[in-house]
Amino acid sequence: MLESLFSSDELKEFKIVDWGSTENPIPDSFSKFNSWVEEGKHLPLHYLSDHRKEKRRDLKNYFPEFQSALVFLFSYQKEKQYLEKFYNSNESNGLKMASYVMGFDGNDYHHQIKDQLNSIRERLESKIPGLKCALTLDIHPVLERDLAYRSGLGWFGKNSMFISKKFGSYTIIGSLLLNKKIGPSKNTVLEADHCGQCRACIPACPTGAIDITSRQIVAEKCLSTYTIELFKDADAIPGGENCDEIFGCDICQDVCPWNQRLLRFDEEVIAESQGEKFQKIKSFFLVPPKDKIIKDLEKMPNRKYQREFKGTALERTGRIGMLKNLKNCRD
Ligand code: B12
Ligand code: SF4
Ligand code: SF4
Repeated sequence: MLESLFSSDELKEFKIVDWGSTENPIPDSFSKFNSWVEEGKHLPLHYLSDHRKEKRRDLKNYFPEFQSALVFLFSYQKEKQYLEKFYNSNESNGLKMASYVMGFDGNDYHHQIKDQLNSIRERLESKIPGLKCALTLDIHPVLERDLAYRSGLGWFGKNSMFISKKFGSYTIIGSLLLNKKIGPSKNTVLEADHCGQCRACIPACPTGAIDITSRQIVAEKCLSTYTIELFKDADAIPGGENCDEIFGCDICQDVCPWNQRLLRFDEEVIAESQGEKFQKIKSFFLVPPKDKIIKDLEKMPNRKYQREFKGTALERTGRIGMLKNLKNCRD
């Protein structure tokens, strides 16, 4: 169905590397999510425990007309490869950032992928009379990894990442929920667990945030929470002071053989120029010495910071949040 609407070049342009579909609105793992929240492992992410928690039980709580879902994997693996090369160059100041930040030309994926999903939605709605769609992308009350799992796209790694056998885990999940069954044209057999005996991600996590028994993250120990979700000054997470991560964290993905395999064999590293925002983030945060970045941020008015990084993921954490991250990472 999707193949008849979009050429493979168009899907590539959208950075869609794989897609699947499901007619099942009920997550297989709501009880896992529920116990995670009940045990307080979600804290300080209060938005996961308020009235939106129960909504995640059933996609129909979010989109009552639900009949089926199209689920897409958007990859930022090429930019990851570029960043790895850059980190190993003399130009790098040693600081690191989650690669999804740079993955969409430095644009916040919440904006860019939302636009892309809306283009797909318009195309579908114009072709299929009576079709209505709702999109889900990170902020909506949907267990997105479970939705991708039900669509046959991959499995849950021990680091809790959703991993595709073919495309690894440097992916963002975005979906369209539809009010019609439009017939899955893809094989939706559930993927098996391909972690096997591997446990590389567990000792690699510098803050011990991975709970191996439940394959879940203790959110308050995760550098991603600390560097993205905490906007004010806060004490460093034990272990975090020895890290170079200043926004998000890729460490438990970097060691995963399903990603390393791709980084090793994919020779097609992207060229230098990746848009204005990408370059701005890189030249402000990843090149100058850390002391200079701190001084520049300290004297920069909030409004200027918001203007400079508007439309990027760094807008959310803000100037004060970035200062906290810089002051609490490795010297
Ligand atoms: C809250 C949140 C966070 C929190 C908590 C992370 C976490 N692991 O829960 C924090 C801030 C730490 C975070 C960090 C990151 N996040 Co985040 N985050 C979310 C969000 C909003 C909700 C996730 C959630 O509900 N967590 C609750 C826990 C309990 O659920 P879960 O981790 O998905 O675990 C499920 C599995 O463990 C599953 N399970 C485990 N074993 C088994 C076995 C079987 C058989 C079954 C059926 C299920 C199952 O059950 C759980 C419940 O569904 C989602 C978007 C969304 N709406 O879903 C993005 C999302 C998970 N994040 C994403 C990303 C990219 C990241 C980071 C990589 C960013 C970065 N580089 O810093 C890190 C990764 C850290 C990590 N190792 O998970 C992507 C992940 C894409 C992918 N390929 O997996 C998502 C899906 C956003 C998106 N739309 O793409 N995130
Ligand atoms: S993202 Fe970083 S801090 Fe969080 S679980 Fe993975 S390795 Fe640990
Ligand atoms: S590093 Fe190993 S255990 Fe961890 S998610 Fe990847 S394959 Fe699974």
